[in-house]
Amino acid sequence: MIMRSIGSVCLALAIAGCAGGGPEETSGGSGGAASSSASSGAGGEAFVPSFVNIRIHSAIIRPWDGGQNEWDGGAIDQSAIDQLAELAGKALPYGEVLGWLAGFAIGVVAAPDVYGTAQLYVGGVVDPAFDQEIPEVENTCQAEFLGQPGWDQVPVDREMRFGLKLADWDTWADDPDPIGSVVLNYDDVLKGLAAKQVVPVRTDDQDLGTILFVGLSVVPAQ
Ligand SMILES: [Ca+2]
Ligand SMILES: [Ca+2]
Repeated sequence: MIMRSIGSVCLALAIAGCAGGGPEETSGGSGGAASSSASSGAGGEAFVPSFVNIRIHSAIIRPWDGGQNEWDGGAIDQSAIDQLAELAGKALPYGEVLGWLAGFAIGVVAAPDVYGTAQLYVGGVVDPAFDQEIPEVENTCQAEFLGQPGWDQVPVDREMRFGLKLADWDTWADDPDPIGSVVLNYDDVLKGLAAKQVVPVRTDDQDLGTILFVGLSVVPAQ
């Protein structure tokens, strides 16, 4: 079992990150400490904490794979593909995508059996030491992750990255079907902090386009 909390290695990185242009730059202040209690700087930008706790709550998965087949089923109608493309052309389609999925006709087992790994980047690369298991959620395009994988005390800086890679578990095959992988970043952390609740981060423009949204929460670390 990997500890959620980032250890002394990352703490050292955090200190280095702050020295190299850390989050305090976004506060709009005149060099004040990142730990200042100021709620906003001169430019009205929100205070950004030095460390955050990150949780990945959910993922919305497209009902079909790269071959335009259901994950565990047959071919998808072109009309469904066209409908999703139309929604994807909109600016804020999350609610509409959920509504569309709710009305989507898919067989009981045809939806993916979602599982995978939440990954944290350290020094610009994925550090497997911080991998968090995403336990399987069976037969759903709206996967709610038990245990909400994530990390505590993650150093905040503009180059931070984390993400998830997901696959469809096929009990009858040795090789699961890859669903895709997406990366989240500093801007997504800011969204989570501002919202103070779970935010849907749009990810359909990444990798295979199969992961439509990731449900993310970000809380300032105490
Ligand atoms: Ca499959
Ligand atoms: Ca399935």
